Amino acid sequence: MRKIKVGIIGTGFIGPAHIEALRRLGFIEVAAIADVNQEIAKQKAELLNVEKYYGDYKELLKDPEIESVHVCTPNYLHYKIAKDALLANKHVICEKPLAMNSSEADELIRIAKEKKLVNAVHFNLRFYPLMHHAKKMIEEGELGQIFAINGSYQQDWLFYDTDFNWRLLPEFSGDSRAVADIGSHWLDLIEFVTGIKVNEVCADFATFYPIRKKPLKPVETYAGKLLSPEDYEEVKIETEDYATVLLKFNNGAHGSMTVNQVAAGRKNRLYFEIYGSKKSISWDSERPNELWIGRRDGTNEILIKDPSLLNPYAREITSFPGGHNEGFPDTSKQMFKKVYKYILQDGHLKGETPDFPTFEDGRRELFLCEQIVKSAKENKWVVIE
Ligand code: SOE
Repeated sequence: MRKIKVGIIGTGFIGPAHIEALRRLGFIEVAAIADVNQEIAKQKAELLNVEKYYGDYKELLKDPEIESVHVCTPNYLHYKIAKDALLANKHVICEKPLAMNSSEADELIRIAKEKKLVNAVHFNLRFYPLMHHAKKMIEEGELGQIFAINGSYQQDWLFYDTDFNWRLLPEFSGDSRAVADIGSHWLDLIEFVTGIKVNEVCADFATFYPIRKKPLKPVETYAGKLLSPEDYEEVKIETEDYATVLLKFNNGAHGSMTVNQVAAGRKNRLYFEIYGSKKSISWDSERPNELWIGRRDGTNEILIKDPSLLNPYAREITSFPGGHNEGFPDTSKQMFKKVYKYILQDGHLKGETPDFPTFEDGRRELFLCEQIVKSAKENKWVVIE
């Protein structure tokens, strides 16, 4: 099998996760990284064991060996870097959100199409084996008609007013924070698993800390928990810590999603319950190898991830036997496996439908998020066209 050489742009919290997942595939070489300047790029290259490094991503894009790039920078750079990468004829795997708004995403979709390049957005949570299993259960009618979907995505890494990160600032992160950062994962996962679409939203936003204390040095995502910075400046916070969104779906189902980044004890917990006319299911990302199946007339079950018990669609993305738990790092590995197999098999040139989240999915989440922000601002239901 041909080895594909890949470049990673941005090596904060998520860049190294991409690198580790890619290396586990065996047929990918992480050939280069780029970061904000030469000195940091050199340090990170040594730390991450990558041969080539660039202090300017544009230099990485000129490297003819690099076939595809992973955009792992803060949000406000995604659009610019993804666009430059496509124009340099590289396939692009971008972190979410794909851009700062849906019109930028439209442009990226257009360029990728014109240039026939593979494009993906890292909605990795779809790649927990039990999420693939649940999708097929619903597709095959096991739950019956979907009536209601409720859930949440909650974290505590921004719990104190001294917790600080670029994600808090709209100029780096976008107009929405909790909904865009973690609600986007929940919405993407729910639409993927159920196959139905959100078509109306009504949102309530809250910012519990309208002022936060910003440490005078930058802090990487999640790293703040390990620091006790002494010098701060006060910063006005314009993005939401919390949101509850009422949802209506295009099959007539109703639902709600709560997101909260100030939820003590919830480290990084996505939770949902899906209620159908025959059965229900629920899932908690902090116990990702267990799927609860609920019945009115009969015993409830907990399905434990075990390839011998999963449908073939889910089995395909399962690497270990039952009892050998798979978790967050495995989701990226499974997603990238699909992306790079598609590249190797020229799926993009043959017009094959990708079996991973693409820029279209990235655009969908940006658009949903824009409508949710609109609903919160105008205090009313907004119809998703
Ligand atoms: C930070 O809130 C964050 O890292 C998100 O940006 C990720 O997408 C999610 O994986 C976990 O939390």
